[in-house]
Amino acid sequence: MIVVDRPPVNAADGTVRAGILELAERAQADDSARAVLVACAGRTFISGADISEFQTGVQKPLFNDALEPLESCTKPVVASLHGTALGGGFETAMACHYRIAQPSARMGLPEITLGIIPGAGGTQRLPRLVGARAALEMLLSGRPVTAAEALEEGLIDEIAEGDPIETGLAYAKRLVAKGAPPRPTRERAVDAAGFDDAGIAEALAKNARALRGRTTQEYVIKALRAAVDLPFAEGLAVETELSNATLETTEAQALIHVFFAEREAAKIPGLPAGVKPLEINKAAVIGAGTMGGGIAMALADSGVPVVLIEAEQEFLDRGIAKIKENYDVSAKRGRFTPEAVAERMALIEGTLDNADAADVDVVIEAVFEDMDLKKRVLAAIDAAIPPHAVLASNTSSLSLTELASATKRPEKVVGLHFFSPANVMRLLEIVRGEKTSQETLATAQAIAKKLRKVGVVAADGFGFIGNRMMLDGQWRENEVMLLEGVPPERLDAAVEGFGMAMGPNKVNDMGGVDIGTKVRIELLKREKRAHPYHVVSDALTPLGRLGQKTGQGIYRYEKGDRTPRPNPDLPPLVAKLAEVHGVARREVSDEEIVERMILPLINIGAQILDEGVAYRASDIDVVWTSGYGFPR
Ligand code: 3H9
Repeated sequence: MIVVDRPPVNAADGTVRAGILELAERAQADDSARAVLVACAGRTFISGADISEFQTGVQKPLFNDALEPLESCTKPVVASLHGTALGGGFETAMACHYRIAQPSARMGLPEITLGIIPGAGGTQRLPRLVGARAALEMLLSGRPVTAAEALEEGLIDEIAEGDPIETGLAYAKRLVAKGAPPRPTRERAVDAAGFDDAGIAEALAKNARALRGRTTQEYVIKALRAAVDLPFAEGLAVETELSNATLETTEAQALIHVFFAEREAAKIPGLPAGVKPLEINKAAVIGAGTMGGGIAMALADSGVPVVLIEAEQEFLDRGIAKIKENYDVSAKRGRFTPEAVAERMALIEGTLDNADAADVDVVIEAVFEDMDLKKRVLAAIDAAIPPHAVLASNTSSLSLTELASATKRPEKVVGLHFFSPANVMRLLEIVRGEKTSQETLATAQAIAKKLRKVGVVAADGFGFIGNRMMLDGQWRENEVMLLEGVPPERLDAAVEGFGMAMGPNKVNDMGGVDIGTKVRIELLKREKRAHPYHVVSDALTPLGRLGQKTGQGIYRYEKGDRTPRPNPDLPPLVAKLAEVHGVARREVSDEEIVERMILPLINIGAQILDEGVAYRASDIDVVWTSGYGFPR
């Protein structure tokens, strides 16, 4: 029996590989052993190669050298999977002769999400198990499959529930009893059906969004071609060469950086060892508007019962109807079943009475962005909830410290800045006021994890991390270039060409031009800014040209269509503003557009670090890649 035990997730580094190699050789030599079981202790099967080795240098023995004696073993070798068998973990399982899994197990080759391709035989063994076309799908999406899907695809032989070592041993004994032979995956033929130009183009098109600006897919295709065209050993050599080449790419280095940055962001510096986050069993959300509704959905999606509080029945009914409508759209798109919609709706209880929040562990306030209103709402709910509960505000522009002063529990008040739509967007900015305790921050991070979001802590400065960099850096330059006479279409196209998910003018119109104006009114009460500062947007707001919702903003929209079209009203307005603010019209190249919208992010990021608004530089990268459409 080979049991890997390397907490927390059994990532395979050199010592794990050496252990597998040594024990596989010993099992082969041991005449009393009639089968070999590979399983793992702890919460998961091997979750992959130890990714940190890619940064520090890969130790010997290499993965393929460790897996060779497993596959060559003359006795049946069984892998028993639980948790997440990913990357090198799943490749280890595929090098075994038989596979059994827990019903809750998931498995796959997510390497493409790290900018690399598998290097432990995954691109050669997977097509031998499921065919080259299905392997291509799995490798391009990187999406792990469930045990049930794996059984159907022929990736595993059985599903059994119980302790993975027990179920694995029982299965191995059954194999021995019926005289099952060793069954090396490498000896199987590759089914190449559908792995032709049309099939490849179709698979690429299906994953086009995730693969925009990427190159790893080209390596995947080359490796699979080798699996189809060459004998196993030669294909494996091609894979090794390609896998090593991907590791050298900027793409891989960036994606691996973001992988660790997201995990690092969850760590709170100086958190005393004994401090534990509060357990969240029930929540309340105040405000059933777009934001509050989205937050309630995010909680319900994670199985947390939520009390949704509104001031008036009409707004409550409308908010709940909207939530139901959103869920129904998701169900129609096949994202979940009608039963799952009903389960989620049952978790959301609407009320007009704060007293219904008497047993919650956290309240998230998401009312209109107005200091006096928010203070009143916070003071009222403070009196209604239990003393242990955390009180969060979803403010994007107001001072958290001032909001907290309206309550008797400022140490339990924290900002939870969700991004719209709150049930979809991954980023959660966690804002620490002057009095927010470490325990409250730890609870906020636990909430982020529970909601499957990435939480980043920011100090209570204007715009926290993301909006400050956006408004003072990227969007400020965008507005100055509008004044210089550059059409918004060109500005958006240039930064989208750089890799941003969407240009600033489209985002502005989508979110509502007036929203930014309101934020800037609050900002300018607190701090000064050099002129011209967002004068185009701030001129559109009083004209009621608020973006998509009013049919025109920076762009123009036709009824029922969200396609931005050139707005003939914009150039004369901009020309007049340029004159008023003394901005000269000039030619601006695409290269200059990109530099002027990207480089300020570096400068303002540095200021933010300097001021202690962010704990670490990598947190800023996480904010931008998970919340602002910056290419990972
Ligand atoms: C690969 O296998 C290449 C092969 O083809 C071989 C080539 C030769 N390595 O996410 P969590 C750490 S590529 C190192 O919070 P969860 C993580 O940093 C790999 N460290 O837990 C964190 O550390 P800390 C293919 C890793 O329960 C701690 O473990 N595999 C690795 O929410 C807990 O992580 C993947 O891409 C790793 N492989 O989720 C899987 N994995 O506590 C990547 C985790 O110090 N991992 N850590 O911050 C995951 O997707 C999730 O971590 C997992 C657990 C689902 C496993």
